[in-house]
Amino acid sequence: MTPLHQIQPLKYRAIWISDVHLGYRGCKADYLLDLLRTVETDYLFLVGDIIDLWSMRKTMYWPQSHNNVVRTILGKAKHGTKVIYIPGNHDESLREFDGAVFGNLSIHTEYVHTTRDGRRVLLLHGDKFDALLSCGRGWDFIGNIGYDGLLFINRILYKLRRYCGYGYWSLAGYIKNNIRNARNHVRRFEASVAREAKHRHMDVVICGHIHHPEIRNIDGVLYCNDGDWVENCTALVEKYDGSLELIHWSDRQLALKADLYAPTADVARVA
Ligand SMILES: [Mn+2]
Repeated sequence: MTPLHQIQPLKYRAIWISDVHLGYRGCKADYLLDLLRTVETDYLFLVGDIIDLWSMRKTMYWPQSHNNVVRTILGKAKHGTKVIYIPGNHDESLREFDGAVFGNLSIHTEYVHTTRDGRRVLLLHGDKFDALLSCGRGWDFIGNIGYDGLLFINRILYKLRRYCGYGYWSLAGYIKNNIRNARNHVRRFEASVAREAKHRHMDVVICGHIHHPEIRNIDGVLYCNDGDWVENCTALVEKYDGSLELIHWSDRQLALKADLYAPTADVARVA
């Protein structure tokens, strides 16, 4: 086993996380807590949809682990990490506090960060591009009614169509077709975000919103999406040389558990 003093804690210049959806049943808070407790960072950017106020308005769900995420983030701010909160559409009431500063924590609707190697980075959640993309609302609708809702609608449609003399029409087939559309939707979203960043003379743009982690060059702009903590458990990090990287925490957590997980966490805590 590696001696304790040789194990380096994971340190980054900056970390971006978004679409955590605290207050929603699907949030993988334990994975996020593990990331927050294992890594150290100078800047922590919360790129929107951290707290899911939409979901909490429907059903109140707030387990201890969700509370621990909030406490851990505030603890980091207290110990010197600069925390910048960029609200998304699920926590958009916080946008009213644009420019507010609470010690090391500040709220901004958009933000410009400069990497260690001097690149200008535009940070935004990304929901403002929904209006430009026609099928965005449709997918929100399908996401909200869920699978049971779809089957219910399918039954009604079937009856209606039979009444009008039409044959069976498969909703499943329709959805499969739409998966191709969804992929196009992601591509169009990425292109719109990159276009805006280019228009504003940025080198990099970082957003969230569509739960689709990515780092890709689009027309001269580095498009980065930090993913989410409902499906992917991903974060974007800036290393001390200024390079950007996506980390998949569900993979990393397994690796750490198998090897140096506990000591690394201890060193990170005392360092
Ligand atoms: Mn969103």
